[in-house]
Amino acid sequence: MSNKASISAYLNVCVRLLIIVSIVMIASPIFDHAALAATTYTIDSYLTDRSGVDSITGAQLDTAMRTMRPSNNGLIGLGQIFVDVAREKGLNPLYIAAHAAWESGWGTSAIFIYKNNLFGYGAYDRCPYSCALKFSSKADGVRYGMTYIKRDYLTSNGKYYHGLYLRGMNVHYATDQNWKNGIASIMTSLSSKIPVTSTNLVLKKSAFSSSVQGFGYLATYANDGNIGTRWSSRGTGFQSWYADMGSSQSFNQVVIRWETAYAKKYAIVFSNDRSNWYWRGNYEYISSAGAYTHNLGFTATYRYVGVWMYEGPGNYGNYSMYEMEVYRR
Ligand SMILES: [Ca+2]
Repeated sequence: MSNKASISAYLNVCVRLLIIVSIVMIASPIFDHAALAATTYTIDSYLTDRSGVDSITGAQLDTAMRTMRPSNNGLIGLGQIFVDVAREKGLNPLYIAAHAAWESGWGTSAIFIYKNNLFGYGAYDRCPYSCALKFSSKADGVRYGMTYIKRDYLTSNGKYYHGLYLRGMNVHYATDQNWKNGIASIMTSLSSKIPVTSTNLVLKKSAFSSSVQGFGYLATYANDGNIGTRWSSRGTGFQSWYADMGSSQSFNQVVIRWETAYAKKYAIVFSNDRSNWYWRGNYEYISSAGAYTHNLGFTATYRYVGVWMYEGPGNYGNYSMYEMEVYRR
């Protein structure tokens, strides 16, 4: 695709150009379901977001922890208590497991072994062992450790509250500024070890767009589940596309599979009435065609979901998407 500009200059007839582009893109392996199964967590992911992790079982979590750390792993067997406490506290169980893994060295630290302290609670830099709180059992360590953490760090009036995510927790919880990144990374790895079944909530629902290039590029072609068909706008500048899920649905991930005529600046938008539209507060910027997974970082609950396009890369007179997919993960 490095010669996009010269192709574009040479072939000014839109239809001929798009036929060529279609052939090239069909040959590209961009429709990869397996790679999309895991959730990517960041330091800004809401730890209270349970969408997509609500059905994780203790056994699945144990398997994931064992896969990541097959031996010398004191956390194996604690999957069920992680799942139970996550449900009680309204937290992501992968966060609890990842926090325990990071702080306790996968269940090998002295305070884990002798004090049942999984999260380093009370273990300050000046007295990592003697100040650490002691609990009567591993289960109590999980339950009471998370009670304190939820109360002080993950409740809006908590004394160390700086947001419901690892970036905020790191302010007071740990002097190590890599703490937040380490835990987010373990959460992502654990997620990748747990099979996820989720449904594309907009698949084959009604879809609408601000324009269409022609009969072969209807709005519904961007949510028909077929990588060989696509919606294409007539013109660039501001254009919009959205799907109607029929009723309010909860979701936290949007995947867009852009054709070569991608939007380089766009926003993912939500609405319940098609008059008032909301977004997550930031534009998406991309610089090449392909599949993009957008984790919202929170659970959105709306009936309509779509994309507002502002600017193309300049080579084509339209925007085009193979598919837009919406998931709760
Ligand atoms: Ca399609």
